[in-house]
This record gives sequence, C-alpha cells and structure tokens, in this order.
Amino acid sequence: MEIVYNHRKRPVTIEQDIKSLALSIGFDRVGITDAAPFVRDEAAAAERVRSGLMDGLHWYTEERVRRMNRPKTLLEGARSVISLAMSYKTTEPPHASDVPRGSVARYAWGRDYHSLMKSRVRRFIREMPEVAGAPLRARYFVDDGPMNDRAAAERAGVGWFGKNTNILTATHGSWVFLAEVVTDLKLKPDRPLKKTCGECVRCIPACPTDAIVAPYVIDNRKCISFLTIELRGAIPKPLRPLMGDWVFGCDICQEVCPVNRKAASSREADFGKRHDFDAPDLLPLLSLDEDGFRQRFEGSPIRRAKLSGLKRNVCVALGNIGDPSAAPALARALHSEDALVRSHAAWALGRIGGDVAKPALEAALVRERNAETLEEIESALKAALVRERNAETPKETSA
Ligand code: B12
Ligand code: SF4
Ligand code: SF4
Repeated sequence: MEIVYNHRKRPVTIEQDIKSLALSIGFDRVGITDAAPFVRDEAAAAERVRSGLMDGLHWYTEERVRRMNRPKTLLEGARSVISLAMSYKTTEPPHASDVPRGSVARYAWGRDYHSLMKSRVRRFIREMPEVAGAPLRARYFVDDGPMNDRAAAERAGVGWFGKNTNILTATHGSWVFLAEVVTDLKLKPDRPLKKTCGECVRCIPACPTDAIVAPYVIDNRKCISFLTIELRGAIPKPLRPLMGDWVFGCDICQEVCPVNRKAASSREADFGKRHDFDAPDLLPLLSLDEDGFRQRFEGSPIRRAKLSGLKRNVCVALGNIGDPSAAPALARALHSEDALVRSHAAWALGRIGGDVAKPALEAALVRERNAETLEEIESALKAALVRERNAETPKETSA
C-alpha cells in the first residue's frame, strides 16, 4: 500500500486522503469495499423478483439484479467501490392547520438530490487522481443506475441494514442518500460494521400497509412510497384507506426508528425545505395544470409522480383526512379530463359524503363514459349512502 506523509510527518494512507476529500466535498459518510459481487444481495433480490414482491417496477428485472450486484460488470478492471452517503435531514417547519395538508417524504422537501449528488460525485472523481497520485478510471452511480446502493454501503461499513431495509448510519441515521464510485484503483477495503437492529422490530408493525413482510423484506406493491411515486394508474382500493395523508413517498418506518432520534442534521442548505413542499396545502394542487405543475415543482423530486399521479394521491389523502371543506374541490375534479383523477376524486367524495359530495357523484354518474371510473363512482355513491345512513341512525346509549 502506498503511504504518503502529511506536514506533521504522520503517515496518511491514500484511503484516508480519499475519505477526507469526500468529506470536504460535502459527503457525511464514506467507506470502501472491493469489487467482488454482492452474493447474498443478488440472491435475495432475484428471489424478490421471482416471488412478485418487486412487481410494478417493470425495469427491475433479474438481468438488472445480476448487473447491479456485480461491480466488475459495471467497469472494466474494477477493483474498488467507494460508497458515499449524504444526509438530507432538515428541520421540521411549523404549519398552520387551518387547511387540509398532505405529507411529503423528507427526501423531497428540497432540491432534487440526483442533480446535487451527481455534481458532488463528479467533483470527487475529478479531484481523486491528484489525491491518489495516479491516473484512474471511474464510473459513478446515484440511485438511478444499475448498482445496489445499499449492499455497497453495508459492505463498505457506511452503515447497516435496518429491518425496514434502509441503511442506518451511526451519525446520521437512515436519513441519507447513497452513491457509489466504482474505480480501477486498488484500495484497502473497510470492514462492514458489527452493528445490527438487535431485538428492535418497531418499524414492522408501524408500517400502515404491512409492506414490511419480514425483517429486511419489503413488498414493493404495498409500500406507500411505490404507490405514490412509481405507480402509474389506479391505487388498489384496499390500500387507499391505509395511506393516510401521504401524497409523495412515506417516512413512517424511518420516523419510528430509535436510531434516527439522534441523527445529525444535513450540512446541505439545498435539501432544506422549500415553501410548502413538506406539508402542502392540498386543495390548490387539485387545480394545477401542466404548466403550473412544472413551475411549482421545478427542480423537485416531486415531479417524478407527474401531475396525474400527484392529483390522484391528493384525492386519496383528502378522502382519508375526511374534511368536508374539500368536497367542492373534489366535485370539480370529477370534471377533470384525466379519468384517473376523476376515479380517485369519486372515491374521496364517497369517504367524505354529505350535501356536496352526493349530488356531485349523482351528476357524474350520468355523464361519465369511462367504464372503470363509472364503477368507482357507483361504489363511491354507495359508500356515501352508507355513511349518511349511519349518521342518521341514533347511537345506542347506556342510559
Ligand atoms: C427500488 C427502490 C425502491 C422501491 C423498493 C424498496 C425496497 N425496499 O427495495 C420503493 C419505490 C418502494 C422504494 C422506497 C423507498 N426508497 Co428506494 N430505492 C430503490 C432502488 C432503486 C433499488 C433498491 C433495491 O434494489 N431493492 C431490491 C430489494 C431486494 O433490496 P432491499 O429491499 O434493499 O433488500 C436487501 C436486504 O433484504 C438484503 N438482505 C437480504 N437478506 C438479508 C439478511 C440480513 C440479515 C440483512 C441485514 C440484509 C439482507 O438484501 C437485499 C438486496 O440488497 C434504490 C437505489 C439503488 N439503485 O440501489 C433506492 C433506495 C434504496 N431508496 C432510497 C430511499 C430514500 C427510499 C425511501 C426512504 C423514499 C421515501 N421516503 O419514500 C423509501 C423507503 C422504503 C423502504 N422501507 O425501503 C434510498 C435508501 C437510502 C438508505 N438510507 O437506505 C436508495 C438507496 C436511493 C439512494 N441512492 O439514496 N425504493
Ligand atoms: S415507507 Fe411507509 S409504506 Fe413503505 S415500508 Fe416504510 S412505513 Fe411501510
Ligand atoms: S425501527 Fe428498529 S428494527 Fe426498524 S430499522 Fe430502526 S432499529 Fe431497526
């Protein structure tokens, strides 16, 4: 191993210099592993695909699983993988509660992490050869490439797998984004941490949709993060009442995690909240058009849901919040050009019921031409009627 000396004449390894460089560029944790395959993770992920738990993510195939767990297939001559983590934990802003508001996963409160992390990783790679004292080849991954980010982070000692499948770091909890640099530079690997969740299982029963089907195993199809961000099309009806007010992503299994209680905050101002992104006022979102959506969510991860998906999520959240003040806006959404929005607005009106919802649903029943939406309106009307009947039936008292 090559050893260089700093000005105090203490030996400093290339590995230490590379880590110092990463920290100076803004990463919060850094670790190194070799480029051997992630054998356990490949087997687990392939099994997950075969058993249908990754259904809905059409790009998540067995072929992708093979590539993302074999760093040597990603860069010719790959010898090391540098795992980088950056905290996105920013402080919770206060909000007035006079209007129905939704919840947005913390990672989406600020600027899109892909662009920010990518520019930092590029800088890291540019400056690495000088630190290493040798030319090198490198390829980087920030979430969207064929690389198993969590498997690399675990083996590089950046953190450990929580039972909710998130990587937990000792300093910043699981509120970290992960990225990797695969390089042909030979570096001394770090050891995986010895830490585990121990006896704790808090996140498992906390998941409202029971998506954590076993420790370290998520059923993607039930995860609110998948339902609100990745799913195109209707949200399965049995899951809607369980989704609460989440309109983009979900943080419940991280919020309940005791390790996150002590998590240090992000140094990155760009991850800080933008106006009304963390707990958006829901009703104005229902009347956004494509231009308005683009302007409002410029540079935000929320754009990934697309306007149609976001409005669908807003309808579900409003149905779950159950505030009658949302009924007029939902009634207008029954006139949307988008059948997906009409269907979910109908569902929400069925949950809210009352003097605005019922006539709006009856009128929609007459004009609707889309078969699936018609079915949604019919069952929403039934739900509204049951609600009305229950409200009229006097409750038994013990007196
Ligand atoms: C697909 C995906 C999703 C899917 C599927 C989630 C999932 N659990 O895989 C959906 C859309 C639901 C999702 C949601 C979220 N995601 Co996501 N997602 C990914 C992506 C693109 C691939 C992950 C993957 O391969 N999953 C496949 C399954 C098989 O892997 P796994 O669940 O991690 O399971 C592993 C363990 O079971 C392990 N294992 C097997 N046996 C055993 C046994 C033991 C004892 C142990 C310890 C481990 C272990 O092997 C498996 C494979 O590595 C990565 C980016 C990337 N390229 O890696 C981001 C990524 C995992 N997501 C991320 C984030 C932030 C989220 C959300 C928090 C966003 C949100 N707030 O809404 C949620 C968290 C939900 C959750 N509890 O996992 C971060 C996680 C950062 C971290 N600290 O871990 C990543 C790494 C993106 C990034 N670069 O920062 N995500
Ligand atoms: S992100 Fe939400 S829905 Fe997904 S596993 Fe965690 S608690 Fe469950
Ligand atoms: S809540 Fe408990 S079991 Fe779940 S990830 Fe955190 S420490 Fe692990």
